[in-house]
Amino acid sequence: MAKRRISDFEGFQKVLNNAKSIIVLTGAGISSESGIPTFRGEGGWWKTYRSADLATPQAFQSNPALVWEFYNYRRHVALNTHPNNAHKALSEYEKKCKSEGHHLAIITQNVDGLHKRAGSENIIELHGNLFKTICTNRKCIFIDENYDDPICKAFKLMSFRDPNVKDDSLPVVMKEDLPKCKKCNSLVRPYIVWFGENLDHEVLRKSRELVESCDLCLVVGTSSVVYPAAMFAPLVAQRGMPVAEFNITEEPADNSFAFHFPGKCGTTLQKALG
Ligand code: BJW
Ligand code: ZN
Repeated sequence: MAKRRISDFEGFQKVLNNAKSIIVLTGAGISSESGIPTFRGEGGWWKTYRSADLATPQAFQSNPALVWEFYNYRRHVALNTHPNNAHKALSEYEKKCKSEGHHLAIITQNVDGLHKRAGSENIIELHGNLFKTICTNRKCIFIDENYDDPICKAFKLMSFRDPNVKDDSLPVVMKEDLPKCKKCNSLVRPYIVWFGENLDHEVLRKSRELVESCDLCLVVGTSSVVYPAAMFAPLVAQRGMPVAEFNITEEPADNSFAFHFPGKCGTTLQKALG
């Protein structure tokens, strides 16, 4: 196995300049400098709350109001942030690639919409989108998109309650007041892939195609523990193609990656693509 190159910006740029098809796999860390909490790091969602209470179909089944409260709050947080230097560097580099007849695609686990707001065009959203809903009526399954904050009147002036703490002072939103489908008036749910749910078939097919054909992969701000996304970069490395990881951690997620750039990706990614 070739020696891993740490913070070798010059070496990386030689590889980058020769790459014709680049994939960039992003995770919550790329949005942390915009002020959006990650999941597993310091102050991460899953450090305070149990993912089983908020991000599973079972949680929605047993307490749709709590789950909606969480996603309503997440929408509010995302709407009040802006793309940072890392999002912008990727969007700029996609334009450069386009002008040179090369290809760059972002495969993101994020649901915050910040890549699109930064101007990126080629984006695959693996885990859905905070600003989309899907109807729970199996005969309807209408997918809608909206940026309303709050998502419905019932959440007006409500913050997100800690599900670990019993707090009777906060009003509970009634099921009939939760967001409804425009077409059939049934309850809608966030268009998010929760634990134990399959990713959209077409989204997964397109991602696999890119993973199997790219000649360079960048992995940015992800703990690489959630499947199937976690296997994409190792699959690229197994084909003998270079993988460059950008993460604040000193340790790489996988020893087979060619490059590792420790530090905040708002800085390292901009320098690497600049
Ligand atoms: C910085 C930084 C800075 C910070 N600069 N870096 C195979 C093996 C084992 C388990 C499974 C398997 N296949 C499937 C599973 C089960 C499960 C899974 O993977 N579990 C693992 C946890 C073990 N996977 C699933 O259930 C998936 N479904 C599936 O595979 O269907 C088939 C199936 C059906 C039935 C049963 C079993 C399988 C679906 C996964 C859906 C994930 N959903 C979530 C929540 C919804 C989205 C939302 O609400 O926002 O998606 S979980 C959460 O984790 C979210 C994220 O997209 C995802 C990944 O997290 P991410 O982005 O990596 O964030 P963090 O916080 O973990 O890491 C941040 C990183 O950034 C850190 O490394 C920091 O160091 C770094 N960082 N600041 C650079 N400034
Ligand atoms: Zn409907």
